[in-house]
Amino acid sequence: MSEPKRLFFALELPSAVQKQIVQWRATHFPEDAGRPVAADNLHLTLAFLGEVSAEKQRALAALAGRLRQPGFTLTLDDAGQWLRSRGLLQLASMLRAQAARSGCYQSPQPFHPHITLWRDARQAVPIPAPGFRWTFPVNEFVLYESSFSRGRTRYTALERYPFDKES
Ligand code: 3AM
Repeated sequence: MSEPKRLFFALELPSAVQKQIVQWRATHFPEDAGRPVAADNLHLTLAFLGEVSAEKQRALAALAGRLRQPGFTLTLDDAGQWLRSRGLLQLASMLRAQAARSGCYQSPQPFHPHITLWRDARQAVPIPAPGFRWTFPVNEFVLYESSFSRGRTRYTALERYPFDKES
């Protein structure tokens, strides 16, 4: 039997946006703010699934494949919170409900869309004024596996779920 995998659904960020975020981070935070998340790993988590067996992964993947949602536009414009996007909130809520029904523990905390920039922060640092506005179309969501080896976290896209084309 295969080992359970640590899985989560997320939105991939365009690589141009990942680069802009990394540049912004480098100029607005002290170098020792924490462990910076690598540019390639910057993403927006929709639903964390935890350690999932192959059988449960198949069930979750099939449920996710049945979701029907038009694409939407996401605007990142704040270092604290993001402009609300109805499509984003709806998608996260559907994935979280499916995950809960499939037995994946879901935190009762409300969904606060965010992109983690640092891990293991040693202390609170002042949040810089945003001064950016990055807008991009979101045409799919992704099932990722999170793995840790040789001191590095890796996110591997296992399945991609394209949204319905906007009419
Ligand atoms: O990058 P963010 O923070 O959005 O925080 C973890 C990360 O999301 C989250 O899953 C994403 C991929 O690792 N995560 C990890 N453990 C978690 C847990 N026990 C968790 N989310 C909720 N509960």
